[in-house]
Amino acid sequence: MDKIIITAAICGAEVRKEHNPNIPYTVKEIADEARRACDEGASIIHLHVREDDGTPTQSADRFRECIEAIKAQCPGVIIQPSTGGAAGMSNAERLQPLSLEPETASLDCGTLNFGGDTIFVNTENTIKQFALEMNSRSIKPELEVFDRSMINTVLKFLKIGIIIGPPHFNLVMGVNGGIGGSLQEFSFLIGSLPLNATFTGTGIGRYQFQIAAMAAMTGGHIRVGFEDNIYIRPKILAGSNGELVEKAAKIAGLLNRVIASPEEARDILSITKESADDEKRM
Ligand code: KMH
Ligand code: ZN
Repeated sequence: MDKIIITAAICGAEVRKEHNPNIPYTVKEIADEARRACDEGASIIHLHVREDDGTPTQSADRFRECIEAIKAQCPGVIIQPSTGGAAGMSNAERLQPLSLEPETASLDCGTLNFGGDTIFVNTENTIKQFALEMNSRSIKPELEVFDRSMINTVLKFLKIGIIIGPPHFNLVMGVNGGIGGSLQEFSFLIGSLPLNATFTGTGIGRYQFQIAAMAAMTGGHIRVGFEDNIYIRPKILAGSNGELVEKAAKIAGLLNRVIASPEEARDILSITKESADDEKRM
């Protein structure tokens, strides 16, 4: 059976210690959480960073510090900076971590309501600008889609070469304002992907482990972590990202999927960029 990649989204931009005291803010807390996730089988860390007081930032310096600290604790792991940042940030702000030449980064493929008056804005021009910036640096985009219509946008950009394949999608399901997390919706999304695509399933909140199971059953990959869900089971807060990854790995194992190493993940996702930590990997 194909190997399965587990991504850990260890802190996100929105969730705070008031929601779960184990959410990492400082460089050390972020690196420690990354290590806990890697120890349980995560081969990709989807990374947002914070100021020490928890304020989300896209500062390249802060990303650099966190990336170095994570690499020291988890040699070889794939680190995927977010270019989504937090809703309301400017494009220039969001693009900053790309200057660090990561192997991969998230690319959000449409605008959606984010609850209340908040809108997460990704116009067609924004998506194009971010994709071209990633292409010019040979950064593999992870295509974040929050609804079916966003897959149409990706298909259009693939056709005209603005997004370069083979595409890797992250199906983010259950966001307030996006597609839900039901089996029907999952089937609809995976049935809409191009044949050469790989995909990760991300379930928000109570959908986290259900989507993990659906993705594992259908040849996809899994994302878990505090960015998406703070509970290990209903009403019980998770003690760490490691606990969430451990549970995801168990689900994958029960379905006869074997966890991919970071090197295997690079292979599966056609990540070819030589990253700054190549020497450490060899
Ligand atoms: N924090 C959200 C507004 C991404 O990382 O690319 C956007 C987000 C998606 O988390
Ligand atoms: Zn994110």
